[in-house]
Amino acid sequence: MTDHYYSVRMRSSRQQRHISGAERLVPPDRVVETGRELLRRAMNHSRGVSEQVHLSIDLVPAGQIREICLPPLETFMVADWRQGRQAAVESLVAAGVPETVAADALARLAAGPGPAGSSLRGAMLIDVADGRRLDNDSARGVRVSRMDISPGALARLRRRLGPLGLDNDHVREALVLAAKVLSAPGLVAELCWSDDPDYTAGYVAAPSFGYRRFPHLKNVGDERGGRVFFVRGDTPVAELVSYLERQPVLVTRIAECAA
Ligand code: WAQ
Ligand code: MG
Ligand code: MG
Ligand code: MG
Repeated sequence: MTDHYYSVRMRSSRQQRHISGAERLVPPDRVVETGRELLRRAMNHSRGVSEQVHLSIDLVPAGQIREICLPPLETFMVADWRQGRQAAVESLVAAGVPETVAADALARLAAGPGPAGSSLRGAMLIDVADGRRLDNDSARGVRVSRMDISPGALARLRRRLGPLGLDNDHVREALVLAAKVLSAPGLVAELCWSDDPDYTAGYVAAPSFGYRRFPHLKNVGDERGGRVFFVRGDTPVAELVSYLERQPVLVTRIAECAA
C-alpha cells in the first residue's frame, strides 16, 4: 500500500468540441503507464481527430480517498431507441423523477445539450422538483472526477462482465462514474447515453435499482449524447458539485452494496 495516489486525467477536444475524456486514480508506480493508456485513447477515438489533448496529474493523499460500492447491473432489452427512451423515462419515474421532468431531460440530450447541438464535457444538474438546470456553467456542465476502481474489485467486475459480453471501457467506466454519482448527497437518479457515434447504449441509475442499461438509446452515427443528474431541490448545490468534482473515491466492492 502507498500513502499517496495520483489522479491522472485526460481530456481532448477539437475546435472547443469534446472528443474524449477518461481518468484513473493510481499508485505512483502506475502513473506513467496510465498516462500512456489515456493518451492512446485520445489519439484514437470514434469522434475523430483531437486538436488539443490535456493530461493532468495530481497527488491525492490516500487518507482522503472514500471507498464506495458499485451498483448492481441489469440490461433491459429494447428493440430500438424509441423503446429504449420510453423505458428510460419509465425508469426515471420509478426512481422518483416526475414524468414531465424526465421527458424534458431526454429531449435535451437528444437535441445535444451543448451549444448548437454539441455535447457537453460534463453533466447537466437538474432539479427534480421543477426541471430547472442548477449548474451555472452551461457550456461545460458538472464533470465528475477523481474516481476509479481498485485492482481487486476490477478483477471481480471483469469476471462478471465477461460472460455478458460487457467487459469494455464504456461499461466499466460508466459503472464507476454511476457509483460515485449515486454516492453523492441529494442524488435521485442519473440518465446517460454516449456521445460516441458507434455506441448506442445508455443507462438510468438510481439508488433503488442500481445501474439499468438499455442497448439502444440513439441511432448509430449520432454524436449527440450526454448525462443528466437529477437532484432533490433542497440539496446544497455547491457541496454536491464539490463532492462530484473533487472528492476522491475508489470502488472497492461490487454489487450487493448494503445501503
Ligand atoms: N462527468 C460528467 N459527465 C461526463 C463525464 C464525467 N466524468 N464523462 C462524460 N460525461 C458526459 C459528457 O457530456 C459526454 O458527452 C457524455 O457524458 C457521454 O460520455 O452500459 O461512453 O464517455 O453499455 O461517451 C453508457 C452505457 C456509455 C454503457 C457512456 O459515455 C453500457 C459513455 P461517454
Ligand atoms: Mg468517457
Ligand atoms: Mg466513452
Ligand atoms: Mg464520448
